[in-house]
Amino acid sequence: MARERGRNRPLELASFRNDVVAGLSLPQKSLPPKYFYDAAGSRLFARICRLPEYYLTRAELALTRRHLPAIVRFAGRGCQLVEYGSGEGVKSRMLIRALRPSVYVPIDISEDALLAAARGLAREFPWLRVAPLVGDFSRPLDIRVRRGTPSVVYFPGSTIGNLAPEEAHAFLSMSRGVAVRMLVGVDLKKAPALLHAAYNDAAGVTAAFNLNLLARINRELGADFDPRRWRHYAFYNPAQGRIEMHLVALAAQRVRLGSHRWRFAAGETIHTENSYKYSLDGFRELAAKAGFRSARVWTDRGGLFALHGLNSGSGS
Ligand code: AVJ
Repeated sequence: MARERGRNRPLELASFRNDVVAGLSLPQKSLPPKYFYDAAGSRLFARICRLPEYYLTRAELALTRRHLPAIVRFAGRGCQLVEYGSGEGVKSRMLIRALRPSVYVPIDISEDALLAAARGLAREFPWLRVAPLVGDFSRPLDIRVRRGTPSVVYFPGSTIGNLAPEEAHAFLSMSRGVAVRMLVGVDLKKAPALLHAAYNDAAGVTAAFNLNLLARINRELGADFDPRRWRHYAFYNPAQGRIEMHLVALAAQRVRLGSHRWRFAAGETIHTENSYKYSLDGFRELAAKAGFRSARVWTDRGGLFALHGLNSGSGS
C-alpha cells in the first residue's frame, strides 16, 4: 500500500501542475475546484458545512433523515452502493445503516481521507464490505459491478453543481452504464440574497477556503502567489444559474511557477468554482436528456435542497 502511494504521488502532483499551468494560461484564468481539498482545505470545508449561512449540508441531512424509508425503498436494500465522496458523513452512514448494501464503493480523490474513512466504516459496520476507489467524477467509472445485484450511485452534497450542465450531462450518461438507479443531491434555485450569503459568510471561512488554493499551489508546486494581494469574490449569476467564485487581484502583479510567468492586472480574477443551482424541473430535464427517468424527488421542509431519485430505465 505504502509503495503504491509512493508511485502515485508524483503523478498526482504532475496533473495538479499541468492543470494549474493550463488554467492560468486561459484568457479568463481559472483553476479546477477539485484542488480545494488538501488537508487544510478539507478542514475549512468541514467548517463551511457548519456555518449558519451555508444551509446546504443541514438541508440535505434533514431531508435524508425525513425521507429515509422512502429513499431506502427506492434504492433497494442489498444493492451495490457506489458513492462519490469518502462516506465519512452522517448522511452516508445513515443510508448505509438503513440500506445494508452488499458492497459499498466510496470514490474520492483524496486517498488518505478515503482510506481513513473506509477503515472507520469497516469498524462501525463489521458486516459491510467496503471497496474504496481513488478517483473523481470527471473520469469514467472504472468499477467492476457484479452482475445480478443492482448498482445504485449516490452523489450527494450538490457536488454535481461544480459541473457545467454539458459536463453534468456527460457524467450522468456515463453513470447510466453502471447505475440502475441514482440518488443525486442538488441545490435548488432560490432568492439570490440567500445564495449570496451562503458563499459570503460573515466569519470569512469561505474566503479562507478559496484563498487556500493559492497557498496550496505555493506549498506543493513552489509558486510565489502572495495571498495577501488576493480577495475572495463570490456572486450569483442568474443568467447562468450558478454561484461563481473568483479570486481578485488587489493590485497588478506577477506570479511565477517554475519557468512559467503570469501577469495579473489590478482587478483581474481567477475563476475558481461554479456552483450550479437547479429548479426541480430543470434537473429533471437534464437527467431525462441523459436517459434517466426521474422517478422520485425529496426536499427539506424549507424547500432549499433536493434529492433526486433517477431510474436508468434499463432492467432491474
Ligand atoms: C462541495 C461543491 C457542493 O458548491 O457549495 C462551498 C463547495 N464552495 N462553499 C458548493 C463550496 C464554497 C460546495 N460543493
